[in-house]
Amino acid sequence: MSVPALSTSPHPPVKRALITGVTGQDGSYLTEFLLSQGYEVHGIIRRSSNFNTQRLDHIYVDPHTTNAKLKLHYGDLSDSNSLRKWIDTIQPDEIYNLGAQSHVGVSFENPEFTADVTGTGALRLLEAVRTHQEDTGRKVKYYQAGSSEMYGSTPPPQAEDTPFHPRSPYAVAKVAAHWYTVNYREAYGLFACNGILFNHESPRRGENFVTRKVTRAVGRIKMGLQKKLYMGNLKSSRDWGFAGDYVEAMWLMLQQESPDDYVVATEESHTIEELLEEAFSQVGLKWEEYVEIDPRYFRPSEVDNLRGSSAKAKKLLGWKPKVTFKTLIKMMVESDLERAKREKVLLDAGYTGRAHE
Ligand code: NDP
Ligand code: GDR
Repeated sequence: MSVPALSTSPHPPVKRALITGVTGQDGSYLTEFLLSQGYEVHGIIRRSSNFNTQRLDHIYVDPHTTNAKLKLHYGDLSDSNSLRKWIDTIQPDEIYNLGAQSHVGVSFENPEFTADVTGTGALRLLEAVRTHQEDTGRKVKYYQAGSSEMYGSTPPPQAEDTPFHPRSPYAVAKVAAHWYTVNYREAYGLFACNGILFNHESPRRGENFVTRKVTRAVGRIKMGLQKKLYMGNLKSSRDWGFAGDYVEAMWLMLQQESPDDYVVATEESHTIEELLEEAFSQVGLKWEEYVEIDPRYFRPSEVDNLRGSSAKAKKLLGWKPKVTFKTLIKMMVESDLERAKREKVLLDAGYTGRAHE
């Protein structure tokens, strides 16, 4: 996208971060956070036939017109040459590997692609860091976006020493990425950390993850744009936090004396039914009147119950979540209600077609 212009003669030196998955939910919050800490942020984006940088539009400034601190470069976790090239060119101090095929349900439909990007992608990036360090003598810190899905069927509470039992191709790929990261730390002394993050959400969450699917439907149903919401398994439980809080934990891990692995969670879990209750009641509706079950949203093997124990992160990183479940859902419902109101105005004025359900 842009030709990288590295910051020159910084006083004090400006830290550089490289983020894969910069266009995703976490990538956008992490970018905002690192910019606020004075970092120069470089993001790797995939080529797509439509622009995929909507979550960054409010922070992105044209690199030709100002001293831009956010720069985007085309690359891909399936292309090791691009990874090594950008590390050599950018010379980052910290790398955050957030890129992934991150949808658990989709991973059953595209297992090989998920393994390649989510699992082997981490290996490609670690190998690029290792060889870059060896060739240049520079030190680069590495963060791996691990997931509570790795615990799968192991009952809660789940902590750093809880055994993994992954239940999807996505989770298996994340377990591989986790152990690649541990192995590169042990074998080559890389400063490499695994964050084992439990579910975290926000108004920027992808629309096919359950929280956002629900809050978006709540806004549209309230505004008369949608009549029904089709869902899968309502009995599973998740430990949901706010993405803005969680990206700070990622950064804190890389600011420690030595690399380690940390669970990041709220330590509170809710069922999908409780999520529905909370979201629909925000706008005075009863979810039972709108929700229908569609078997296509059930997964071949489900993860029933996730609730993390983040005592280690609290003690060693001084991290704790600031946003509660109730506040999170309220924030998401309000945002999606506003969005539905805008959708309705455009529809009524004849600027868009009939909204589909
Ligand atoms: P998103 O799905 O919102 O973002 C995923 C990002 O990865 C997008 O920027 C996407 O690009 C990018 N990506 C996909 N394929 C490739 C590829 N082949 N090469 C390079 N980049 C690619 O995920 P989140 O922001 O929610 O999550 C960030 C990371 O944290 C992911 O690794 C996820 O698995 C992990 N995680 C997330 C949790 C959560 O609750 N959100 C919890 C635990 C772990 P594009 O925009 O082009 O699709
Ligand atoms: P998850 O998140 O699988 O935990 O992975 P998701 O929101 O997709 O599902 C949570 C739970 O809700 C149930 N569910 C539905 N899910 C979706 N997406 N759509 C539905 O209609 C629906 N109905 C019920 C699911 O079966 C599941 O039990 C997320 C991702 O961000 C991963 O990348 C991340 O690693 C984990 O969180 C931690």
